[in-house]
Amino acid sequence: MDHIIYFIPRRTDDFETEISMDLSKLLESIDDGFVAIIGFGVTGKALAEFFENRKIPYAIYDQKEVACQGTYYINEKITEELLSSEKVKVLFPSPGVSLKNPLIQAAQTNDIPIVGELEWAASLLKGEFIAVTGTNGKSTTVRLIDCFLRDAGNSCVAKGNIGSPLITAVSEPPLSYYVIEESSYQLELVGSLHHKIAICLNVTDDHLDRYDGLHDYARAKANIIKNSTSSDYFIYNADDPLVSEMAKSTQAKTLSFSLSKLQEEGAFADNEKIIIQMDGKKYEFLQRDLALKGLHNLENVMASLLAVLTLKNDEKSIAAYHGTLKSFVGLPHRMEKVLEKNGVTFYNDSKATNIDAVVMALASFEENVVLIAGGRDKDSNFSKLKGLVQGKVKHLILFGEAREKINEAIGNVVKTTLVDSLDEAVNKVFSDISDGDTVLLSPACASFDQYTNFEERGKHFKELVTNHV
Ligand code: UMA
Repeated sequence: MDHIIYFIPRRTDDFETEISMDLSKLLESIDDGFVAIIGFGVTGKALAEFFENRKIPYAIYDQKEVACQGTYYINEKITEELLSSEKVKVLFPSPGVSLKNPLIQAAQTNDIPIVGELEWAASLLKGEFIAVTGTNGKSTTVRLIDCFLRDAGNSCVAKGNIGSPLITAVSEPPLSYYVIEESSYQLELVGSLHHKIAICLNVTDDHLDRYDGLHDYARAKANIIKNSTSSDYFIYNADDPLVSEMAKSTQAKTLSFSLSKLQEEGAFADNEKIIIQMDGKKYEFLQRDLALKGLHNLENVMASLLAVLTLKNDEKSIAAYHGTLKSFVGLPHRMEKVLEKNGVTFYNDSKATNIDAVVMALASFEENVVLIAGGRDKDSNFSKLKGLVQGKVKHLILFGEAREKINEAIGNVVKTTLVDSLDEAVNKVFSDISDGDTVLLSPACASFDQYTNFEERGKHFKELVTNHV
């Protein structure tokens, strides 16, 4: 096992202090203590399984009542007091737990290493890491890169924020490539995590309930290139000012993509082609061949092509990439066409949990949109949607916790109806639609006020729509 540098965020010491230690050794030799997992969701459960398999004692904390069974599970309540007792050797916070959480602060005070699941898993895996971050488009890009590489005959898997924690890959057969979706939450805890290819698609307002403004959020995302060297690549959106700023400071070779300008080393989409120039070579892909539609998806496709061409650009691989572009239709809950009936088309865009994603969604339509939005606010400025809503939306239906706030910001520009739930929203839609309308669930909010996650919300919407027709 390599010697790994772990990251301990500290409030007192300019927020960040790095300590050097061999965590692997520490974990193997725990005899009078245990590790603490904070948050027992998808990540926490995957970590518990990992520790169980490795016979490493672990305790868990969750703000909710949760049950855990296992031979190495220690049934001790993790409290601030316990964290000062030297029993907890390492703390693994789940991504959704803010570093401002009192337990994490107590761990900092007591010099307990705080390790991100991603960081830990990556240190145990061999293979190349292709990491994707950005406010919107991450999952589509990750899935597309994964398809490109597998269609071209490579062993590969998509992991991370897309829904499958990287730690699960440690107990699976080794692969050549790991395409990892990395959220800003996960990137807050980067120590020595290092990627062959890092991609940043865009940075726009999101999660402002967790960060002190957009720059603080961007700072977490920029950790994706924290350990990049001159033999790595940073693929970035040249049309995005914050992302372009990141590219100026990296050691990595940079490749850019743009919808507005030909890139010397990178990709550009004009009206019909994607033109890629890199390392003295030129590649062209016809946009009419793409199964994936939408302007934002063109950006995702350019970023993905740059990544895979960096790894493999022989003739056979390129032929395979053309095939992937023809067959890849995208992911559920992202501008997913649910059905078309009597001239009305229904789209499920439940993954649009921030303003910018809704802007992208609305940009795909001309007019007559019935927009269903709402859920849990993330301290968003909904007035940014005013112009687009005015131009394209004929009926705005607002539901969930944030309905009043959205109504105050944009409710006065078009016909607006406030309801409590998605069921009521869909009932309202069916009482007031006509030929040529587009019904779009694009919430601009998180789902957690009424659902476990955006997938559950999207599935519910699809059921409601299909049961109604
Ligand atoms: N919890 C606490 N205290 C807190 C917060 C949460 O105890 O302060 C508990 C909850 O009660 C719950 C558990 O922690 O039982 C949930 O942990 P979590 O919020 O970290 O979520 P996981 O289930 O572990 O899923 C996480 C990601 N979720 C978040 O970052 C919020 C998943 O991304 C990811 O797929 C999964 O790890 C595997 O890597 C989801 C997401 O919404 C899709 N991500 C955000 C986004 O894409 O915008 C960042």
